[in-house]
Order: sequence, then C-alpha cells, then structure tokens
Amino acid sequence: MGMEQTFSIIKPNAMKKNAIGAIIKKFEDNGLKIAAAKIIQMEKSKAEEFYAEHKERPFFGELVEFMTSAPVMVMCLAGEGAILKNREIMGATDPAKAEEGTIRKEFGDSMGENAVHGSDSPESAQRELSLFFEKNEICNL
Ligand code: FUP
Repeated sequence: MGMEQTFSIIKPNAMKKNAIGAIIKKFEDNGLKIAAAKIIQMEKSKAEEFYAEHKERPFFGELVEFMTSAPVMVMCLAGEGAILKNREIMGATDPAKAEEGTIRKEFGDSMGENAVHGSDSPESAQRELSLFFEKNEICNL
C-alpha cells in the first residue's frame, strides 16, 4: 500500500458541534498526519464540481445546499494506507450503520449530514486534493 495522501472534509454539521479537535484527534491517534488544512466557505460552483458524480441523484441539490450552508474544514491526510484507513476511521456513509468509535457514529446526524468526507480511491484523492489545494500547500509530510 505504501504512503498515501487522501482528502478529508469536516462538514458543516460537525463544524457547528465544535468538533474539529475531536475529529483530528481520531486521525492522529490512528497514525494519520494533517499534511494540509484550511477552513473555507465553499462556493456553490465548487460543491457542484466536487460532487459532480452525483449530479443526477435526487439528493444532489440538498447535498450542495448543505455543503455550502456553513464553513467546512478541508484537509490532506497523509500516512501508510491513508485512503482506506481514513474510510475506516470515518465509518459507514449512514451514521446509523457506522461502527462504535467511528467519526460518523459519534458526530453524524443523518445520511446527508454525516460529519465527514473522505476520498474513496487514489484517483478520487488526487482529483479532490487538486480542487482545494495547490501542490505547495501540502507541505507537512
Ligand atoms: P461516502 O463516500 O461515504 O461519502 O458516500 P457517497 O459517495 O455514496 O455519498 C456522498 C455524499 O452524498 C454523502 F456523504 C451524503 C450524500 N448522500 C445522501 O445525502 N443520500 C444518499 O442516499 C447517499 C449519499
């Protein structure tokens, strides 16, 4: 597997819970490093581009609305097998199905407001990181 970089978002509902520290602690405790991070108010056009693969789905409008409803924190997580490791730390997409101890179990409210995003493949990770970070912003490796 080797060293990987993956893209993570702390979504508006988790930001409103003041949970940045608690979420980052789970990443760090599991050996992931915060290689880059910033808090942004996402533009509608950016959210639409980010979730382009879902644009025909019935929940697309709601998803874009939610992701632009308040600031989010975008991050690059780095580490051994970071992509899969992050998905494990996050838990299932639906917080009701997420395992105990996962971020979505603890901070997710619903399928839509599920606290965090994490890339699902190396290709998505590269695409998503490049949407939000310049190469030289990913420096804490
Ligand atoms: P995940 O990779 O776990 O974030 O899940 P998906 O790529 O399947 O979904 C992306 C986002 O779409 C989820 F974070 C929440 C939203 N979604 C819904 O709101 N309803 C659904 O039925 C499926 C996904």
